[in-house]
Amino acid sequence: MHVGKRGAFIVFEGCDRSGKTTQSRHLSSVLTSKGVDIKQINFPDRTTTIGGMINAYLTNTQDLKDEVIHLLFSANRWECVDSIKKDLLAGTTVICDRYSYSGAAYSAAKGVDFDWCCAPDRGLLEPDAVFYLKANLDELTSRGSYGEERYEKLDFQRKVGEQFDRLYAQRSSYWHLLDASKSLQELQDQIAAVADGVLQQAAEQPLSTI
Ligand code: T5A
Ligand code: NA
Repeated sequence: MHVGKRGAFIVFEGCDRSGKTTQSRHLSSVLTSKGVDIKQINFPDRTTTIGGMINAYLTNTQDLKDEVIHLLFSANRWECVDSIKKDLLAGTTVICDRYSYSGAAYSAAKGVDFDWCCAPDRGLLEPDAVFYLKANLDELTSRGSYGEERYEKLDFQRKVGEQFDRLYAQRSSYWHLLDASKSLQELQDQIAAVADGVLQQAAEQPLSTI
C-alpha cells in the first residue's frame, strides 16, 4: 500500500467560455514543470457510453427530459470516482475541468429544484479547491465559437451564473473566486499563488465526500 502523501483534487468551474480549459491546462503544465505528478480530467467525459449520450444531447441531436440528462451527468461522474480516488491516494494531483457544481448550476438554472439537483452527487469526492471563473457575460459571448452548443445562450448563462454564485456563497472556504475577464497572465498568476498551499494542505488531510 502507498504510504506517501495524497494528491490534491482541484476543480475549475464557471459559465461557458469562462476560460476553465485554458486555466486548468496551464496549471497542469506549471505544476508538472515543478515535478508534481498531475492527471488532467474533464466532465462531461464524452468518451464513455453515458458520455456519448450526453454529447448527443449537448449537440442537439437528442432531446432528453431535464431530470434524465441531469442524472446522466451525475452518473458520468460516478463512473470515474474510483479512478480519481486511486490516483489521489497514489499521490497524483487531479485537475478537473467542471464537476458536480456544473451539474447543479445548469439543471437548477432550468428550474429543477436545487436540492434535488445536488442529491445524486452526494458521496462523490469533495474537491480540495474550486477555482470559480466568474464571468462578465457580455465579454464571454465574444469569445471563440460561442453559440454552437445547447446551453450557449446569454439569458441561460446568466441564470447559470446566479446558481454558481449561490454555490460559491455556501462553500467559500475552499472556493477561490476569480474575475474571468482578467488577462490570461493575471489569472495564471492568481491561480499559481494559491495552488502550492492547496497541495500542501491536501497532503495533510484525508479525502472527504460531498
Ligand atoms: N454541463 C456540464 C452540465 O449541464 N452539467 C454537468 O454536470 C456538466 C459537467 C459542456 C456543457 O455541459 C454542461 C455545461 C456546458 O454547457 P464543456 O464540454 O466543459 O461542457 O464545455 P466546453 O465547450 O468544452 O468549454 P467551455 O465553453 O465551458 O469553455 P471554457 O473551458 O470555460 O473556456 P476555454 O478555456 O475553452 O476558453 C474559451 C475561449 O476564450 C479564450 C480562449 O482562448 C478560448 O478561445 N479565453 C480568453 N480570452 C481572453 N481572456 C481570457 N482570460 C481568456 N481565457 C480564455
Ligand atoms: Na472547456
